[in-house]
Amino acid sequence: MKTRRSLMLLLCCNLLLCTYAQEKRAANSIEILPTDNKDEIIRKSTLVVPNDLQYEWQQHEFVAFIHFGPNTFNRVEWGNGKEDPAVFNPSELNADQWVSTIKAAGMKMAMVTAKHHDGFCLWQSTVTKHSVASSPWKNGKGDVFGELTTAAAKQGIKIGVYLSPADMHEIEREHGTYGNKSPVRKVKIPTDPELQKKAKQVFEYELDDYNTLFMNQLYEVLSQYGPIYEVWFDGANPKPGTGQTYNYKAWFEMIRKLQPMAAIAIKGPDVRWCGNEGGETRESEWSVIPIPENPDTYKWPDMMNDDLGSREKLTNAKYLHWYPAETNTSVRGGWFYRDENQSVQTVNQLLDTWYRSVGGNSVFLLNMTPDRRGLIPDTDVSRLKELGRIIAASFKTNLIAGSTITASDSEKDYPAKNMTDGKPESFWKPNDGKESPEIIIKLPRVTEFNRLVLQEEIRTRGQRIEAFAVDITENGKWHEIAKGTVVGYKNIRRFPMVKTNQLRIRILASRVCPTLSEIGIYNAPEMLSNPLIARSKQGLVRISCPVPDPEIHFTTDGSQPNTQSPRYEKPFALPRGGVVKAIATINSSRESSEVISTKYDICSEKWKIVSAGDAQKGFDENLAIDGDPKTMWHTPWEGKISNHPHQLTIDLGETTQLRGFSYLPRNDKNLSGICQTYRFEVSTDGGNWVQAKEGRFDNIRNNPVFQEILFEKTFPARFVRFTSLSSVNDDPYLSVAEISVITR
Ligand code: FUL
Repeated sequence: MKTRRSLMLLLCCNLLLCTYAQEKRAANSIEILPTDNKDEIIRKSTLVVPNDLQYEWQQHEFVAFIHFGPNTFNRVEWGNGKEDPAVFNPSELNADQWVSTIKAAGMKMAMVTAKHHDGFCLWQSTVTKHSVASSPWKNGKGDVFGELTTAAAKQGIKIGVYLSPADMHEIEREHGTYGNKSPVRKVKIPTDPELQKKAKQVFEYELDDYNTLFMNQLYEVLSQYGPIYEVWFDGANPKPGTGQTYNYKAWFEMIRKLQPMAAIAIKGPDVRWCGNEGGETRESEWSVIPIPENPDTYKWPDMMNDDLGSREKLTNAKYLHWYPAETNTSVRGGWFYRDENQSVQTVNQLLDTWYRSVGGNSVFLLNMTPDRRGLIPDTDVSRLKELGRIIAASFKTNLIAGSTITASDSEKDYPAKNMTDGKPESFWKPNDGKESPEIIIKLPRVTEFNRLVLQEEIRTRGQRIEAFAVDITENGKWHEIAKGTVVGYKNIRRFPMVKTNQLRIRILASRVCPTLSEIGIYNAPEMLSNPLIARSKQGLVRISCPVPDPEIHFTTDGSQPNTQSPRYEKPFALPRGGVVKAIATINSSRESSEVISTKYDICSEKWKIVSAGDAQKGFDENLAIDGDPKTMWHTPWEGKISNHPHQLTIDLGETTQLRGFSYLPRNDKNLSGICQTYRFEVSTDGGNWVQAKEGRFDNIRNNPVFQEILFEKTFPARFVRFTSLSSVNDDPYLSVAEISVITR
């Protein structure tokens, strides 16, 4: 008896020691040695885990971005740093309204552009006058960042901060510090004597002028407003090439001291930009990422490839680092509010991105755009609230409660039942080497569900699952209903409603062995698909809806369609343009879609290309005016390649009053030939030309969406000439999905 007890004790100690050793070796980044073979690299990858702040950050799941500043008033995406602070004057700014919307959407954190690229600060900074202090808003006494942090604290929402390293005001103003080639010198942060007096800690660094200014700004936002959970360092710069460098090492060090729970995102070690601004997600989003050098000195470049973390990618790594993805996009077409013509994503679209990001091992950072009143626009508020309502309703009740769960293999301390105990900290794990075990869940009753949620124990065991499949029994036979690749923090599968009392999860591939901390099954309300509206070159509008027997109603007078509005039976003509709004219903109008609205200008039926640059075979210039967003004109990339400027001259067939023009860049994840700078000219006779506008499509490289450019005044024109002066990648090409005019 005695020996048995001591044996048990010994065993326990051993086990404890093993667990300790296991967790000891787990780390945020791990070096790969030249002697490590493939198996050793895979084994090491399972030891890469989030640090505490990354784990906390991941659990926010859904986060609000807020873009607000002079751009909101100037209706632009990027400011030039020369804007008059007097433009900043919101009439009804109410941060409580922002935070209530954020909360209703189910988001956990709000991150505002405290300073965007224009350099304008939304708080009272001691190191620049380019801020709310110089604006008429609240007689220069206002503090947007302060109001937001106060409102957020009241409603239990966390705070993050976006502080643009690029600062156009410091580039453009006389004696500006950005890129002024100043020598480094010993400085104190904060530099302001008053702030120093109040400071818990005064930092000392060797910095040039701009880094001194920037670190003071960083200090101000991080030390005066309570806890901060994310700091967002954008890599974008409207005017690169000034020679300014950033002292990231000092920035990061100060952030860690002032806000130890703040995740440093994008140009930083804790959170990775997903690689696009359109809410696109990867099929397999890994958080364990290979990097070519020591993370302490790494410069964190944009990682845009589809595959970042497969076994194949890991084999070339020098280090493996826990580097989770953040998926970002804006509710509106653009990061800043422009006007009510700006597109607003539908609830359906937002929900889909939510599923792909939160349910695809990523955090969803969704941008809202307060308008010139200083309020989130009404349309956006109602959509965000509806989004939050649907998400909450979908995941209210985990129908797995009360099930019996078994696994084909389990390590003693990590039994299968840990997957259904509702405690994320307990988990199931088979023995090492069991790479493809199976789990069977017997539900307490026959249950209907259409969602499955899986979560790995990333906190201590990292990310391991590479592929899985889900089956249910139907008439006593197993039948596959869903498949997936990686899991990580969370994988949510959507499938048509099933009814069963038994399901099986087959892990098809994993690294060393899988782990799962929680499984959920849910019965989520399905949204009806929205109608699709399209118009041909000839001006014929077609409306469809991808569900059986839809009943579609529409309007063209701007009013909201309902079942009393004309019913869509066949394509109708709208050659002069207008607004088409449509709604689809099924089941004798018991279920209806959202209202979809599309704005059209004059159609291109009568347009003729007068002249154009060369085209690659199969990509001729007529495709730029064919009304089809999927086709494009592309200058040659084979044979004789010509450089910018490229020109396209169009005869509109009649003289029209033009207010502006639009450019739709290609939308196939390829940036080649996307126009960066342009000139647009007009003519009534095709001989005498007047320049209507010359400019740059701001931020089009990161966000290649539909561009509408308004002229300063209206021009009569029968002919128009579009000239591209450069492209986003500085390549010689031009690509144009569509070019059109704005008359309405
Ligand atoms: C980009 C910026 O240039 C945009 O204006 C926006 O802030 C987006 C989130 O990041 O790189």
